[in-house]
Amino acid sequence: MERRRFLQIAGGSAAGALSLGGWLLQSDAPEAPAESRQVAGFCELCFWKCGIHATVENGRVVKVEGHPEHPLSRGRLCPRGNAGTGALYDPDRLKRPLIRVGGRGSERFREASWEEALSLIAARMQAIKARYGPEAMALFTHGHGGSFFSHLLKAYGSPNVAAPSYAQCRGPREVGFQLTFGTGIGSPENTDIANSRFLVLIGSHLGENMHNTQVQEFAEALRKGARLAVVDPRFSTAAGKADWYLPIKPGTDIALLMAWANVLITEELYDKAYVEKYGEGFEPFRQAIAADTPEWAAGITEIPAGTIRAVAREMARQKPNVLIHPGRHVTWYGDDTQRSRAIAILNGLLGSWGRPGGFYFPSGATVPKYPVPEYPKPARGTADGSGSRYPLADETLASGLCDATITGAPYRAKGWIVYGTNLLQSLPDPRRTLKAIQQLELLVVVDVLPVEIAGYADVVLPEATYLERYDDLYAGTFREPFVALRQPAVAPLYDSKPGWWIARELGHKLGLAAYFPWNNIEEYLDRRLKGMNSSLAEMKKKGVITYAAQDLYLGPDHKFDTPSGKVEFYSALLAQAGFDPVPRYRPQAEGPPGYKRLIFGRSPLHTFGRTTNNRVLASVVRENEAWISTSAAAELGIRNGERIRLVNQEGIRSNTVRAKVTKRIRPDCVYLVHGFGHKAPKMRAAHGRGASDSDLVSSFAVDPIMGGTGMFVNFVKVEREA
Ligand SMILES: Nc1nc2c(c(=O)[nH]1)N[C@H]1C(S)=C(S)[C@@H](COP(=O)(O)OP(=O)(O)OC[C@H]3O[C@@H](n4cnc5c(=O)[nH]c(N)nc54)[C@H](O)[C@@H]3O)O[C@H]1N2
Ligand SMILES: Nc1nc2c(c(=O)[nH]1)N[C@H]1C(S)=C(S)[C@@H](COP(=O)(O)OP(=O)(O)OC[C@H]3O[C@@H](n4cnc5c(=O)[nH]c(N)nc54)[C@H](O)[C@@H]3O)O[C@H]1N2
Ligand code: SF4
Ligand SMILES: [Mo]
Repeated sequence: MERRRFLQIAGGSAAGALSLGGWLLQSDAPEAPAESRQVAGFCELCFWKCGIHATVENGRVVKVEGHPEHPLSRGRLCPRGNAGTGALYDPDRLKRPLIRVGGRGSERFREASWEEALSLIAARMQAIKARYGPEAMALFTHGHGGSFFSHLLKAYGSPNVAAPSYAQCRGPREVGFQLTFGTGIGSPENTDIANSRFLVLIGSHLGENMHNTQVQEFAEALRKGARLAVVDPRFSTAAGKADWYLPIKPGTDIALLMAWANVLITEELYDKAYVEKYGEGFEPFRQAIAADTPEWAAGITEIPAGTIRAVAREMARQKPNVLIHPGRHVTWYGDDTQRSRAIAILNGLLGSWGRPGGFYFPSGATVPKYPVPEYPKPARGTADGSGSRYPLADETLASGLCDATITGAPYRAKGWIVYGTNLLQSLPDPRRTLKAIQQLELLVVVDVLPVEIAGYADVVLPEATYLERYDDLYAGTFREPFVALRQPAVAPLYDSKPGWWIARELGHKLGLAAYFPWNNIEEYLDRRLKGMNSSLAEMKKKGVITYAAQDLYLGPDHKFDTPSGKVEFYSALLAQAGFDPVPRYRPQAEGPPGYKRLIFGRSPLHTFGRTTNNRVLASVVRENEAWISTSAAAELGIRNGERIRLVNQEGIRSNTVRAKVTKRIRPDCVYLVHGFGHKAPKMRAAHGRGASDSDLVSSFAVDPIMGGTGMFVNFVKVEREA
C-alpha cells in the first residue's frame, strides 16, 4: 500500500485544495452562501486540459474539482488543477494593457486603453506587411486559447505559427513514431497504460510528470499487478515503485534500446507473427544490430548485461501487453528522433502497437467549422527550416523562427506575437532569444502574468484566465472521442479580456473582419455545436459530450501509414535523406573535468514557470533544489540544505539554490526542477526563488532530422555560497 500512496490524486472534495497550505480556507469560507453554483469547463494549469467543475459562491470561485464525466479527469484533478483559484486570484496578474516607455527589458510601461493598445498593434502590423510582407509576422503560441490568434495570423497571410511544445518538447517523438508506424503519438498520448502488464519508463517520470489521466492509469496498472522498469540517471518517484531500476549513464539510451532488441531477436523472443505480418526491413535491421549485445551496451550504459537481459526477457514474457513508454519531453541530446525511433522499434518487435496494454488507436469527434473565407496563400514558406534544413519536421519550429529572426535566412520575422509562452524560459539559450528580439519592430505579449518575456514587449495584453472566459471548443482525440467547452465561471477581473475578443478586435482593425463574421463567441460556439446536434445551452450545462470508442486495437487488415504500409524496422526514407536507417548509438561529448551534466524535470506541484507564482502552490513548494549525489557532495564538502550556485561551462551562474544531497542521483549529474529562478520583478511570489535551468541551457544540440533542440548537453560545477 505504502509504495503506491504518491499516486493518489486529490479526490472530488475540497481536501485536495485544503491540504495545500490552507490557503483556500482562510480566504473563502463564508457561511451559507447566498449564491452557489457549479460551472463546467477545462483546466489550463497545464496543457492536458482535464475537465473541471468550478464552484462559485457569492461571485467568487471557491474551489475547482474534477469533472466526473470528463474522460481526462474522471472526477479528479492533480494538485495543480485543484489550485486554479491561485491562478485566478493571483495579485500579480496583468491588469490593463501596457505600452512600453523605457528600453526593452527595462520593465517601464504605461497603462493604456484597449483601443489605444490594439490600434498601435494594428498600425505596426500593417506597416510590417507593407514593408516586408505578411510572412514577417510570427506567432508563438502555447495553450488552448491561442487558436484564435493562429486564425488571425493565417488570415493576415503568415504561415509562421509555432509552439515550443514541438521543437523543445515532443517533436522528435512524433517523427520517430511516424517513421516507424506511420502515426505520431499526439496528446493525450495513445498509451494504453491502464491495461499494461509491463511498463518501461525511459526517463519519463510519471508521478512527478503529473498528467492526470496517465498518472491515474499508472496507479491502476500497478494496482492490477503490472511490473515496472525505470531507466533514469535519477531515482525518480516512479523508480521507487519499480521492479527494476536502471541508473543509466545519461545520453546512452540508444545503446540500451538496441541491446534489448538484440536480446529479443537472438533469443527469438520477439512477436514473430506480428513482425512477419506487419513488419518491413526486419532482416537488414537484424543485421545492423547484430553486434549490439548486452555486453557491448553494458560498457556504454553502465547497466550490467545481466540486468539488460532480464528486463528484455520480462518484456517478452508479457508481450504484447507491454508499453515501452515514448515519453513526452524528449529533446535531450540532439539524437532524439533516433532514440524515439529505437523506442518505437522495440514496441514493434513486441507487437504492442495496436494491442491492449501497448498503444491503442485513438479517435476524435469532428465539429463543423464556422464558415469563413479561405486564408490567403503566403508567398513564402515558413522561415523556421522545417521541411528544408530539417527535412522531416512536420510542425513549425519555434527555435527555427528565433534563428531566422537573428540571421535573416531565409528571411527575418520583424514582428512577434507571443501568446501564453514565456520564450525566455522555454527556448534554449535565452541570450539568443534576446538577440532576436533586438531585430523586431513589434513584440506583443498576451499573457496573464508579468513574466520575463512581457518585460521586453512593446505592448502587453492582459488575458482573462481560463476561469473567466470562453475559448474555442476542444475536440479531444482519445479512447472515446469527446468535445469539451470552456466557459467563464466569473466575469474577467480588472481590465483583462478573453483571447477570442482580442483576436477579433485586432482582426477588425486589420481589415480582416470577414474572418471574424460572428458578433460574439456565444454565437460562434452555438453555430458550431448545432452542426453536431448539440447547442451552447446544452454544453454549458454538461461541459463535455463523449462518444462511443471506435476500434481501439489492431484489426486483421491494418495498413500502416508509412511508405511501405508496414512497420518500418529499417527506414529507406531516413537512408535517402542521409540518416541512419537503423538507430545507431553515438557517444555524447563529456563535460570538462569537475563538471556535472545538468538534467531537469518536473515537480508534481508545478507546471514550468506558469505556476511558480501561484500562491496556493508556492505555499507548498516555493523553490527548487539542486540534486547532488552524496558522494559528489562529500568531495566538495557540501551539506544537505546548504545554499550553492551552479556555474555552467560558459561561466553562467545561477541564483543561489538549496543543495539536496541525495543517493537518488548519479554522481555525474545535477538535477533541477524547471520553471524556477524567475527574474521578472513583478512576479512577487516567484521572483528570485530557486535556480533557473533555462539560463544554464546556453548550449543545445539540434536534431538534424527535425530540428528539435536537445538541452541536456550543459555541464555545471557547484560553488558554495560564502
Ligand atoms: N507536474 C507537472 N507535470 C507535467 C509538466 C509540468 O510542468 N509539471 N509538464 C508536462 C509536459 S509539457 C511534459 S513535456 C512532460 C515532461 O515529462 P517527461 O516526458 O517525463 O520528460 P522529462 O521532463 O524530460 O523527463 C525528465 C526525466 O528524465 C531523466 N533523464 C535525464 N537524462 C536522461 C537520460 O539520458 N536517459 C534517461 N533514460 N533519463 C534521463 C531525468 O532525470 C528526469 O527524471 O511533463 C508533463 N507533465
Ligand atoms: N530549460 C528548459 N526549457 C524547456 C523545458 C525545460 O524543462 N527546461 N521544457 C520544454 C517543454 S516540455 C515545453 S512543453 C515548453 C513549455 O514552454 P511554455 O509554453 O513557454 O510554458 P510555460 O513556461 O508554462 O509558459 C506559459 C506562459 O503562459 C502564461 N499563461 C498561463 N495561462 C495563460 C492563459 O490563460 N492565457 C495566456 N495568454 N497566457 C497564459 C504563463 O503566465 C506563462 O508565461 O518549454 C520547453 N522548454
Ligand atoms: S493534469 Fe493537472 S494541471 Fe494539467 S490539466 Fe489536468 S488537472 Fe490541470
Ligand atoms: Mo512539454
